[in-house]
Amino acid sequence: MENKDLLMDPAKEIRLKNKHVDLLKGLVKTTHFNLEELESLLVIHHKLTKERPLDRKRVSQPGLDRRQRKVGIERNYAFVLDFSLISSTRKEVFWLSRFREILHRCFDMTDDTLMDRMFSVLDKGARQHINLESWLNMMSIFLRGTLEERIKYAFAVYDAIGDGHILKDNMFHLMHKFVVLPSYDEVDEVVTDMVEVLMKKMDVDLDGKISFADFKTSVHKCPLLLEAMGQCLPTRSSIHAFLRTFSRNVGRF
Ligand SMILES: [Ca+2]
Repeated sequence: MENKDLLMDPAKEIRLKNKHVDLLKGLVKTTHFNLEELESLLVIHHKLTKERPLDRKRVSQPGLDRRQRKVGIERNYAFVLDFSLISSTRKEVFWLSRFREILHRCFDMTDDTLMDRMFSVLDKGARQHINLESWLNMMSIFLRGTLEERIKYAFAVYDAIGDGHILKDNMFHLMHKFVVLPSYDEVDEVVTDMVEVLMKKMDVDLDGKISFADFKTSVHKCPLLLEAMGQCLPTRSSIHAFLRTFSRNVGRF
């Protein structure tokens, strides 16, 4: 079994993989990753979830093997090392703040409101954290999700109340950050117009709200509408860059 991370004790890595082997084998059937890729993502997840991750100070300690770090980077596991540099925070807020940092640093995402919504979608059962299985499923949608999977996920992110409809108020709230003008009233006016335009495009059955069926039909007709209410999926360049850190199958770019 190949050691995925040269900074990690091989025996520890094997124990980690063995601990989750059943889950990973199951996810080979339901995600877009093979077992080797899932094992790499498991190691990355482990790095992210350790209570006391390596910080800058510890990485720069002379005792740390420089050659190992260099080889690690050459082997395209730079992200594993990079993750280890993300600072630790208090345990009770660890997950949401860390989640935002990861999305920001690795996937070019910056909208806190949407990142919080994404967290809620993934954090089923309000556990205040995202477990390994949710993390791997998220990576599958992010990095190799089909259009159907991305539609389902994006709708869940925008459906703030979770009742199966996106209302004008939700859209107004989500799109308000798109517009920057000196006057708050002007912003409201422009965003109201944007919401009306989007509603006309997406409210297929004309009932004044966007159902999942409306959303799906509209996106199939015009794929750009998928993220019309804000970015909730990584950019193509960040997908490519992230895949390169752990997979040989990066697809076309
Ligand atoms: Ca409708």
